[in-house]
Amino acid sequence: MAAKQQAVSALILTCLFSALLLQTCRTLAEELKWDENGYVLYCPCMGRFGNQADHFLGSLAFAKMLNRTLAVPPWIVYRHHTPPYTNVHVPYSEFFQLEALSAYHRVVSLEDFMEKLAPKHWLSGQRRAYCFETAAQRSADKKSCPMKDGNPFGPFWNYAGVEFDMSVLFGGISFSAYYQPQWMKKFSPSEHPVLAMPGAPAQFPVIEEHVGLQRYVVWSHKMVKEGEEHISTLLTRPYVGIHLRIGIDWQNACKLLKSGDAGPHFMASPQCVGYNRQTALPLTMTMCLPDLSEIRRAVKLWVKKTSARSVYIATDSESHNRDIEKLFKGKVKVVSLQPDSAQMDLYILGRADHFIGNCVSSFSAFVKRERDVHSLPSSFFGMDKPGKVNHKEEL
Ligand code: GFB
Repeated sequence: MAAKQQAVSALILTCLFSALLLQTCRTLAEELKWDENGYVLYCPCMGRFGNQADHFLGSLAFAKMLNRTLAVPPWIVYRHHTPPYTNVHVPYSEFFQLEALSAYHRVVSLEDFMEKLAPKHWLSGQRRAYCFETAAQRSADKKSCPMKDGNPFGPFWNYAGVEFDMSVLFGGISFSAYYQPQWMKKFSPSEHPVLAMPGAPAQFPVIEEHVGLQRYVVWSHKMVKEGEEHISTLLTRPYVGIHLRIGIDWQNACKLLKSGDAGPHFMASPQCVGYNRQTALPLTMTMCLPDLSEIRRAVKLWVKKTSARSVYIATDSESHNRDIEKLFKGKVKVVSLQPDSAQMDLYILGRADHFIGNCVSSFSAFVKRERDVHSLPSSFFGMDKPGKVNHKEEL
């Protein structure tokens, strides 16, 4: 009797497993059915992670606006000072869940698009590139899209295994919602199934309307696991996370602010000064490049306000951990992991009990957007209350 029951249970389990397998196969097959509404492909060829993330949100919105599936590109990581001393293309799903994007719009990874769809539906020998007339001016014949000219363009499309055979130029149009009807009219999916572009079909920084799309950018399980392990072994809650963007490239960028060559809208600054140019708050030097006294002031303030027991420092160069430790006479643990992957810093900052970011950096902006999605508090150097410049900083 017991043996019979066991056999029945085993059979049920087998059936369940087969049904599950069938369902999974079905879902996979469904996911990779060719979309007659067409595709958007682009190279995230501007800037590093934060810039690429801003562009990604706009590109996702653009694909939805045209009702085309977005071929989600890998992240381009520049490893020119550490092995392998070249660009690395990291599939989107290494850091984030591709499936989470589907709650907003149809997506496929660029890798799957190339491996499973392109061989049947986007045939080599007939691959068209799409770009602005002005971009084509850079090519030798002034009629070709400069898809693979230089770095990171060439290596990106080589990674995807794409050669372009023709170019389609456009002008008098932009990526904003205003031009949606023109895009639809100019590029019908039947005649132009794959819109492949040399750069993101989006603005930098991300426009206000698209900031909330951050909610669909959800960390991969692997990142969550590793990130939570770091947090539990290194930090004691509550902890304040800070982003120090103070390295030499940043010092040079902020010089433009000093020389008056940049207005209040400078790189990611709309997150602090506001998106409307007419009503933008002043952008101070302290907001761009906080000095040690501002770093100390802000950290002290927020550690006190949140009764923090540790401070996590993410930095592009120096951590100033000794100076920060001294502020609390050993009562607050100060940690700087300096991880191999910048995304681990982003994860840990995103989970902090309070975050102090840099107004102008898109790396900080990524963290701020994510924290806003989860209603977690953030401030900036030079701006304790977002939307209000610290009094003594006003120009
Ligand atoms: O992310 P990102 O576009 O932000 O570029 P910005 C800055 C890059 O520097 C990051 C590294 O992607 C990281 O690789 N980095 C900066 C950090 N801060 C940290 C940190 O706290 N921890 C770790 N681990 N890495 C723009 C650039 O940077 O700045 C442009 O995208 C240009 O290419 C411009 O250089 C001046 O918006 O701060």
